Amino acid sequence: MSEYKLQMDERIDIEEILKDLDQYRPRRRGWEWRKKAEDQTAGPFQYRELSEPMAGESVGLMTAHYFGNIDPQPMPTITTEIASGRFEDDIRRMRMVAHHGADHIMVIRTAGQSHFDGLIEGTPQGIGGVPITRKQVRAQRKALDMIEDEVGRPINYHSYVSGVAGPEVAVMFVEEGVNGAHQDPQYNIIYRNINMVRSFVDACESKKLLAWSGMVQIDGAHNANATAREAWKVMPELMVQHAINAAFSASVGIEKKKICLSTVPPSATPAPCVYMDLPYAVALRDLFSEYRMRAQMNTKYVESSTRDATVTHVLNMLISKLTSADIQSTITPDEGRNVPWHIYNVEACDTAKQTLLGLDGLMDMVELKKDGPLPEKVRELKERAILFLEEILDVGGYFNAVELGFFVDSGFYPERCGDGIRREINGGVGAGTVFARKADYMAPVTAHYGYNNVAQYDESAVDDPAKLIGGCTLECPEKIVYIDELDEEDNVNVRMAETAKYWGKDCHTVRPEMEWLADGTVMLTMFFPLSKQVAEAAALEVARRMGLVDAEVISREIMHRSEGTRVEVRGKFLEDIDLNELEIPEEPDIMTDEEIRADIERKPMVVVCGTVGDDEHSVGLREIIDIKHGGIEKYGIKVHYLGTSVPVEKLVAAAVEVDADAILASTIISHDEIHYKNIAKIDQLAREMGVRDKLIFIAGGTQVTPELAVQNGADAGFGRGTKGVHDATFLVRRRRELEAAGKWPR
Ligand code: Z98
Repeated sequence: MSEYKLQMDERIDIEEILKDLDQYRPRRRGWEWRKKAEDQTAGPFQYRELSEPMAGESVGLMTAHYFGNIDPQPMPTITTEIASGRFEDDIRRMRMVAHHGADHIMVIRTAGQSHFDGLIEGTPQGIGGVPITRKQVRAQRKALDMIEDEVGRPINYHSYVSGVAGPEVAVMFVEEGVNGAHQDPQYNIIYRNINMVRSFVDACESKKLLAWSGMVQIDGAHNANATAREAWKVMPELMVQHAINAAFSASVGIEKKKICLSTVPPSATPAPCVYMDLPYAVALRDLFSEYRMRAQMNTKYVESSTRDATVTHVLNMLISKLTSADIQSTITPDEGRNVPWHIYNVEACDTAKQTLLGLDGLMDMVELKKDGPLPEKVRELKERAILFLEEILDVGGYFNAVELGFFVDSGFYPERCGDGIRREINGGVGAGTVFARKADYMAPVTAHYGYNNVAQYDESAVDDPAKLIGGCTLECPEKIVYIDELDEEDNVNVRMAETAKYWGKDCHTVRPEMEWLADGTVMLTMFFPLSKQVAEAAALEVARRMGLVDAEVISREIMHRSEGTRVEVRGKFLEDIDLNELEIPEEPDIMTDEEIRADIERKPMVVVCGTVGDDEHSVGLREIIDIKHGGIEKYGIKVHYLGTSVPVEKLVAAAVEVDADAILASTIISHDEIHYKNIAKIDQLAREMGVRDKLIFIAGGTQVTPELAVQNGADAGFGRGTKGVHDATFLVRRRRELEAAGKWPR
């Protein structure tokens, strides 16, 4: 086995991940929940609901630098769903999201995999998801094992045990160390038209395997939210769907704390959503208190605006906080918008982390009311759900109810509109494929459901049937038949050969990307003072003239029917950028606020400043000095501001008078090189007055080039984009240099 390890400063090497995959074994099975941290402090703050921090490196929220770069982790597991069609590119994204706080990575399957009646092999490219194959799962689990080491916490890997090949998929998942799966026979029946008897029989086998390996199971009830005509009306039915799968799973043997309800707030704005969603969430928590909750967004009510999706997501997480959620999904802002790009996975994970942290301790301060509309509505929902279940029993059970179209009916039960999805007991994919096990049936395998008749062969093998063959693939992974690739044209090696110049250690060629290496995808945001239709056409024309290929409008928002529309366009920029030809400016080397402040506390500093010559500009200099804009005052530097159009003589004289440590001269007007002339004059005057050695002299302005400012006599020059911290850093460092050279104190 190779000794390959991830290095923070290098991209993950997919070739290394793919190396010796036939030998790779997952290092653990089963799900890992986050653990509550004993120490609930982070930086200057006391929290109440933090999980253990990541032991390795992570990326905190954007604002973390204001708070000592803390990156506290909330309690719920954070899920993100990554499946771009090319699993090798998804691996890089998994690394990014793990660093932003995701510890549950779901990979959605390619369109139609539910109807494959067996496992598929190799690494074909998928549509709308990834073909879930052993090689792909193994490679991703291997990569996640390495990413776990890097971030210092477990990451759960998840996919779907659905479709005609459900049990085969479940076996493969257990063999390969997959940690969580969706498994719900109702999903097969309602959404994939797979025969109902077959689906339930298969589910017994699948659930048994999930139970054995300690995987977490998520049900499929959320799909009713996504398909119902008016999703807020399916609440009673959703509870029934949850109940059927939860009770079924527990009776097959899955631990209740590994059975997760896939809960979705059934409504969204502009509906008064919390008024509906909160009672629903409370009713679910009451009825299913022994089980766990995976809170997901409602994919039905999502538009292509990031802002809109984010607000819904945050409102949903408010419900999660008010009622608790064990797994917080982030799916909709990417999947729902149908732009499943790297950036959106990362953004959605950050949104979850940010919101959950922001709401830390909420329930210590607020309480859900015990009387009034909340409990009334909760009770009503529970009653409706229980009546629904009773009616299922009245009509002879679940199968009959499905035949009668009970599910995904658009009425708010007991109202019924007669438009539910009907399936026939003898119909659907795989109908007539269930056979009773014969009297002499026996399967010497572990985690097998139901009648197995082992005693007839060996009494001592009843609880361990695989003993009869010296262990099955669950105990002896070397018995797994690993098939590398079946298709010579459609596989990861061919794809990687095609993109070879964009990866590898010495590669210096790049293209922008959103999901696949060098896919060239870029997004443009534009505003036009035009109506929607015309704005869209104009936006596409802009993209065309910018040389983008396959441009397409992905989002539009009316500002006013006639005044304007905002349009987002995606397209492909298919030129290569050679990194060797780029001029890469150096990062400005700035000190931390604390360091600067400490130095000013150690020894006060006085500065005289003004805009010099006939120059009335003041904004730039005020930005540099005013505490309001993060200027140098905030470090405790004492500033004498002389105003605008200050004669250079006055500036120097004032510095002498107040015994200043430094002069900050701002000079914006640049015709006839007046800015440099003024700089030279200040230097000369200070020399003439014999104080040049005693003063640090900084010149700034939008047209000032640092090198030229220094050539003209300043100690430093600062141009466009300068902030107070740049000046303060220079002042402190320069003073230290002078001190070290024995020139300070003067
Ligand atoms: C989610 N991405 O919650 P095929 N089984 C269940 C599912 O909900 C799904 C599948 C299988 C969202 C919603 N859900 C999508 C219970 C999908 C998928 O191969 O596409 O049929 O399996 O994860």
